Amino acid sequence: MAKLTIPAQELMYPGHAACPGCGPALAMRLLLKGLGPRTLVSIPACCWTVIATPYPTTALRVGVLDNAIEATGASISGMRAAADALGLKDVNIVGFAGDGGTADIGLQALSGMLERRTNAIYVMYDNEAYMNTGIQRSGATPWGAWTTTTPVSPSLRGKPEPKKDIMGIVLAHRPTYAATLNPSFPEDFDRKVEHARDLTGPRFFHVFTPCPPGWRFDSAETIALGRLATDSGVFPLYEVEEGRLRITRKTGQLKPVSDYLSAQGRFRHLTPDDVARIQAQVTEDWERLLRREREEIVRSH
Ligand SMILES: Cc1ncc(C[n+]2csc(CCOP(=O)(O)OP(=O)(O)O)c2C)c(N)n1
Repeated sequence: MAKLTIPAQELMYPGHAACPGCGPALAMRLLLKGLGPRTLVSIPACCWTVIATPYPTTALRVGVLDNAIEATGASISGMRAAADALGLKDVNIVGFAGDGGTADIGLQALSGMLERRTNAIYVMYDNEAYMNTGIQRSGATPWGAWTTTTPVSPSLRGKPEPKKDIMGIVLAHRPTYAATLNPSFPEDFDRKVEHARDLTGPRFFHVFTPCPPGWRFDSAETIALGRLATDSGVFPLYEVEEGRLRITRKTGQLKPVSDYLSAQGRFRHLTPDDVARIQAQVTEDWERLLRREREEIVRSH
């Protein structure tokens, strides 16, 4: 059997306020295993505020700054400046925010942090909606998905707009390192975290984090659903460093997206034509990713 390379240390307490099967909870657990105890995390308003710090308790063994939803990028720039001023060495400064707080409300603060080349790691955990406030659609909600603000009715059939390409936006800033991560592939996840930990400059993780109540699936299926997302091409795993893109999981043949979609209640209303449209988009995006890997240089500094 292959040696398990994931660090045994647990920097998240077993008692916390996340739902059963919470993808974002798994993401934080794996992230902190890879980063280690010399880590400070800034968390804006999102599910993770509720999970981490229901007063007077905490779910984390590392320091946490609770910040405003639009401010994660700015807050980690400030934390890095403070750590430098205090002479704190080898401290990982991390922003950990949802898709709403990153791709929508906090986008300018993220852009500023990347452009200033802040020496920190920004993590966007993507549960594809504003979950903490009741499953409202975000810029990262995929086309066709039911949410409470994109209902299924005679006049609307889920979200009519496509998902925002956050990796494209981040890569336009030429960060030191950017990668997509999925807790269903913990070795790949941990390798990227440990690699990024030892780099200097702005680093970004886009993390796939299923949400059982928001996506309408059984909480026992989180890991299986995550595997389907990557193996169908819906959420490919790759990393970009010094302008070079590398796909970190290839299975030869992608699974049909219908396997992934049919496992979730939020897509239950989709017609065969809708599914075919999504399949065409996923196939096109996957082929573009393969081309970008072959072209090698995505963006250089
Ligand atoms: C400026 C501002 N607008 C709205 C809110 C209310 N609010 C708190 S958490 C939240 C949802 C955040 O969604 P996301 O960032 O996707 O994280 P998730 O809840 O899904 O974990 C919202 C809208 C707020 N706190 N501040």
